[in-house]
This record gives sequence, structure tokens and C-alpha cells, in this order.
Amino acid sequence: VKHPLQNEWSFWMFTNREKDNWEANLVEMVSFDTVEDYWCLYHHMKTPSELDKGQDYLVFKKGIRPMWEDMGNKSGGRWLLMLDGVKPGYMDSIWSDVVLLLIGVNFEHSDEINGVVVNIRDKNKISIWMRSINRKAIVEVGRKLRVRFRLPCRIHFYKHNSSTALYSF
Ligand code: M7G
Repeated sequence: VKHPLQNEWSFWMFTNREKDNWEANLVEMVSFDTVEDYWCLYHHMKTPSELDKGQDYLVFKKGIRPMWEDMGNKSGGRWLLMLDGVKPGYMDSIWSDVVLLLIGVNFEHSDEINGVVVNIRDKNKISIWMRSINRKAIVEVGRKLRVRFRLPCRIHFYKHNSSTALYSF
């Protein structure tokens, strides 16, 4: 018997092959809705630190495309975890922990969380995307991330397409 998750999730990849069209790089690889299917996937995929620079992994609730323009995302924003100075192995473990926190519904406001992204860049980043700018939900999620992970700097919440932090912890 497999253990069902509360939501179905899609695993996307940003391939960084199409230089002129951001959206054309997004590939929905597979979806999963049980704990066992997630672990099977996890053991078959590269970890984030094994990806090429310029690539992303994105895990979003099924039906929400991992872009600002999606109806589910456009009124929301993200908690941004800057990982410069974080060792690759610790980045991989933050990524897998955040995915587990999301799919395991470990937040009071899990319904407000749409997905999570890891960007492999000169300065790697993980962001947790939220559907709205509901203060209670943002604060709960930000506090938990701050307490759970040992990061070299503060974390900030931004509305999509804005560079002004609404909240910082
Ligand atoms: P990034 O990959 O999130 O971070 O955004 P980076 O700057 O560290 O590489 C890079 C660029 O990709 C943005 O400036 C946009 O041009 C494009 N881009 C990223 N996202 C998340 C979106 C999106 O949701 N929609 C659209 N249209 N473009 C995006």
C-alpha cells in the first residue's frame, strides 16, 4: 500500500538550453502523489549540486505552472534563501528537506504554498513560492525556514517581480 500525499505535485526542470525564450526551457518531467513515488524519483534524479549552472529544479502543486504569470502565482511572492557560502552538500539537504516539508503538509498554512525552486547559479538560491501575500502565512513559513536551516544571512520575502522585501527574518 502506498501512502498518499494530500496534494499531487509536478517535478519540473529548467533546462537552460533555449537562450531567447525563458518559458521554452521549462519541462514538466513527472508528477507524484504518494510518498513512495517521491522517494523513487528522488533516488533516480541528480541532486541540485549535480546540475549544470543555469539550470533549476522546480516542484509545484499539479496544475500550477512555475512562473509568475500563472493564476496561482500572480498575486503571491516568494521567500528567497540565498545560498552563497553554503556548501553543495548542505544545499542538497536543504532542498530535499524543503520538498519534504511541502509535500508532507508541515505548515499550518500549507494551502498557501505553491512550490519550491532551486536555481543553480554563481550564487545558488532556493525559493518557496506562496500564493498570496497573506501576512500570517508568510510569517509562519519564514519563521520555520529561518529556525530550521542554518544560513549565512537573513531571508527575505518578495512579491513576484519586485525587488523590495516585504518581510525579513
Ligand atoms: P531567475 O532564473 O529566477 O534568476 O530569473 P537569476 O537571475 O538568478 O538567473 C532570471 C530571468 O528569467 C528573469 O529576469 C526573467 O527574465 C526570467 N524569468 C524567471 N522567472 C521565474 C520567470 C517567470 O516566472 N516568468 C517569466 N516570464 N520570466 C521569468
